[in-house]
Amino acid sequence: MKAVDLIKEFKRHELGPYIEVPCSILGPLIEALTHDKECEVMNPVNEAIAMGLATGSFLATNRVPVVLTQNSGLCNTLNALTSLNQTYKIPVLYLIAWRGLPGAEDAPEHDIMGSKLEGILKAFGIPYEILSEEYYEDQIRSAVNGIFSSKEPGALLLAKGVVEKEKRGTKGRKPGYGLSMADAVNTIISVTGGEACYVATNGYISREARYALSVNGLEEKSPCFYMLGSMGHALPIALGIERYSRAGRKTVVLDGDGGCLMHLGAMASVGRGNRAATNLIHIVLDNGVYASTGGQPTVSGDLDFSKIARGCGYRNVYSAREASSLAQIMNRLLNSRGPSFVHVRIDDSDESPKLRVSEKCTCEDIRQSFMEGLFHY
Ligand SMILES: Cc1ncc(C[n+]2csc(CCOP(=O)(O)OP(=O)(O)O)c2C)c(N)n1
Repeated sequence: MKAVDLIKEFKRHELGPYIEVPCSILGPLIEALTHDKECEVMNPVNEAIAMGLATGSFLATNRVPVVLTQNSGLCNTLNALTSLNQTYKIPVLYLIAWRGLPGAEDAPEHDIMGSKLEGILKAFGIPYEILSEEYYEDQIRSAVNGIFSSKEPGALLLAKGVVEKEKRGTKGRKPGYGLSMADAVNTIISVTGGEACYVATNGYISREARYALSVNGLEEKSPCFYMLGSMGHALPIALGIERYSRAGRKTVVLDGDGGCLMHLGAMASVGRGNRAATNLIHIVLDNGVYASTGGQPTVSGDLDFSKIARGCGYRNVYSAREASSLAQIMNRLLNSRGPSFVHVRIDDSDESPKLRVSEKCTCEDIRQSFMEGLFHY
């Protein structure tokens, strides 16, 4: 079906606003919503915040809001769902993208959530319909009627390919704004490789990190924990490593603007007095978009990451948009007491992404070789 057909049905039931955290499956729908002047779209940094915004909008308008989320993000909403929406009877229509659909090929980080999705919805008492091209009008009507009568959240599940992909629209920052993601990651890794271990955030950045470590022949010397799911957790994982690893080497976080923003609060744990993460180098590769899910904008353009880092107690704070200055900064930080923060402006270019890390190894392999690399340093 076409995204505009779905939107037409949502409008028929006077739903809104549309509050989204992207997923590649939701991409065409988010794009169509964004281009539709009658639809109000909000893009909070994570799915839990989406529930708060949805709740506030209902309180102010008595309209049923739509929260668009990947199934991975559903669990981020469960505290608000149970203690707020279901307890206060504040309705929301969830539109949940179903990654890891049993029987369909998908990336391994979606397997568990994909197979447990229906069980979770049942356990939490969320009625749901699996959207189909044939019956979507009836399904939306029945979901909305259920939500109106119970005043509790209900869900529509969207599998890959049910909404047609359309031509990509304009994205965030154009080529020429800064470095390409590939150049930025390669510069960081070629300067710090051998001296550091890495945590790479999920999506394209992990793929670039694996590629750069491999072409520079650094895979053995510089362990990297490639996060494939768990969006937003790169910094906390790195903080745990930095704090408890005996090796005392620099721990470099290759974060994205979307990943960093998703759990921005983690930055508050970095610079705490004599417990400061002195070996931490936190790098945010900021392209202004969620490149990995199709280039939907993040809110990074409205923020000053460097000021946030200073406010959180990072000792050294830099920004870079060229390879030469980035290389100099990385060199300096290797010999500086941290915590350190580098904001790197990168392009939202249309370069094709590197191979998925999971095409080369399993998640258990990633964990194992990271731990071996760290212990044998
Ligand atoms: C909780 C959760 N919500 C949504 C997603 C879908 N998702 C995967 S990668 C990604 C974008 C990451 O953006 P960013 O960190 O800016 O890196 P970029 O894609 O630009 O390289 C999103 C939204 C997810 N994996 N987990």
